[in-house]
Amino acid sequence: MDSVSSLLGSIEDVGRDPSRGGYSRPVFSTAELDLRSWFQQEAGRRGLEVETDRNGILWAWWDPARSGNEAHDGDSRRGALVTGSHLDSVPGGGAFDGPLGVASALAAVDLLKARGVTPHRALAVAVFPEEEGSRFGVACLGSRLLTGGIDADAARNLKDADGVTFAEAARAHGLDPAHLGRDDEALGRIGDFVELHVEQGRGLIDLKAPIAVGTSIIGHGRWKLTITGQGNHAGTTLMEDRADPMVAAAQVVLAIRKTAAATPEARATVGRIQPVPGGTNVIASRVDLWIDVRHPDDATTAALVESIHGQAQKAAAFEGCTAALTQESVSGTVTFDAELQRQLQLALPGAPALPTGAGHDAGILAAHGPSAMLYVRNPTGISHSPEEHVEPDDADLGAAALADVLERLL
Ligand code: HGY
Ligand code: MN
Ligand code: MN
Ligand code: MN
Repeated sequence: MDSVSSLLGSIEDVGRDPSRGGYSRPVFSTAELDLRSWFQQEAGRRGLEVETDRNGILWAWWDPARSGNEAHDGDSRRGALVTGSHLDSVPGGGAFDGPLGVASALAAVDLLKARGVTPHRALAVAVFPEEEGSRFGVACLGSRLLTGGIDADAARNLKDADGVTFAEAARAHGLDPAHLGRDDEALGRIGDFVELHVEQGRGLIDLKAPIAVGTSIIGHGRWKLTITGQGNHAGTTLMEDRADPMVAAAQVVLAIRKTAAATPEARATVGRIQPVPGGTNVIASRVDLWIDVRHPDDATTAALVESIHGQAQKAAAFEGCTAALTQESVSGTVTFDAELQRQLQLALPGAPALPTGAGHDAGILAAHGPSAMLYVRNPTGISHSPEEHVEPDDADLGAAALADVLERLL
């Protein structure tokens, strides 16, 4: 039986990113594929039967009822209990965002077997691809495809920074792009979904508790703003003769901060900005910047985006530029299933309940059936950063808590 730390220790060198610090494990990259192989090996060691579905989601099954004779079993996996998370990361991310949930699920299977638990329904550990949306721009792409939460053609045509489409990347890794999209058979197998995740904030530090039960995920979305100006020479173009999109972009970033800071509970971030062509001695012809906006009230999120768009158009016009905003993805505020939450609280007496500002596959699945989350204390309170951390003891408490929840639901 492996501790969570030893499971995570066995992948601690996969996808290290010396230039950024932390880990960069984009979907279908060598690093993420190595992590998929790791998962398949660890699941196989536990006697779980691993399959990859049409959207690239990995499912590791513990299905005692299955005799291998479909005719007599029917689909013994319908309405199963599913747990799991993701293995991909943000650029320069921490070691725990995603992998903690997957490693804890494997450790929880060990604990259930050690306790002599025989599941009354099938149990699966699932790994969802592209949860961060770091390569193709849409967060929770795997669970959105599974549930039909994204148009399959739109997904196929998503492009990464090198112009590779998701269809090409999927094909390169054995998937048939024509089959990407809503998968009712796989969806029918999810009776309840419980995701364990590192807490990506300070809640459990302040509460001095190791584990929390999730209550809700605030609404969030991503928009791309393109500011177009006049590319030119840095040395021969007088200041009064410029239409410099970088100057407009700087105003927009400041306006975004001011607008969000003036709206209680709002969060708005520009974490990625790209001048084109990107030469030191070149006035950019265009600047692309991506805006992440979040708020517990969906109408407020929409109003914030509208205000930001209007301010961006004004700032661009002032600099002789134009601005265009396109939505990349949006998720409304999600409240987890009340009955499933109650079951988690009964399994974990005294565990506090916490909302989160971070999106998860559990949030996408919540629209399709009972879904819930567990969070494990992160003593730095920092995430999407190499400083993200979980103490080994808390990690094992998390796996034990997940095992308690799964045992109660099995
Ligand atoms: O962006 C998020 O909230 C999540 O970490 N994907
Ligand atoms: Mn995550
Ligand atoms: Mn994340
Ligand atoms: Mn020159």
